[in-house]
Amino acid sequence: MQPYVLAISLLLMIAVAAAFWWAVRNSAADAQGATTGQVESYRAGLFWALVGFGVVIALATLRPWPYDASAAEDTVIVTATGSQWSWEIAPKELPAGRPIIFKVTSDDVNHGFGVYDSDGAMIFQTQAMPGYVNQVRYTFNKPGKYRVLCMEYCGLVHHEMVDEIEVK
Ligand SMILES: [Cu+2]
Repeated sequence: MQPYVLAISLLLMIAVAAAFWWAVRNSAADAQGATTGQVESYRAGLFWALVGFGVVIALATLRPWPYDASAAEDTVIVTATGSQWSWEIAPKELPAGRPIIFKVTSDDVNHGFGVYDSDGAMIFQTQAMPGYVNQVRYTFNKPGKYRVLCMEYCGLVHHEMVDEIEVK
């Protein structure tokens, strides 16, 4: 697959370079016929129109990205650390309707941080890995008790690696 992608990329690059070369050659020939003032004013207008267009597109498309959302003041940060065979979660009482960022890691081996609602349905999960902090964003809309289960077999007492968080 990679050699085909490389070949297609090279062909397209050659095509773009050829188009530029053609445009530069022809614009030099046209400029000789036109007066300098006309060409200058046209280029300046086009330049600033393109700059304005670029700024508008950049602002419009970058705003909804997580960089902006994670800086929101009402975000709650929860740290969750797994170790054989329990969770250390703080805080364990969380507000409903506010964005929460779970920062999940492990003290020893790989665990899985899985959160379940009162009906036993999984809401989200992420890996808890030693040396890494994985982040999950979630907003609880329903108050109640949520269970945290380990999602990855981590030794003899893995099945007891259960904890609870409460949303109010
Ligand atoms: Cu486990």
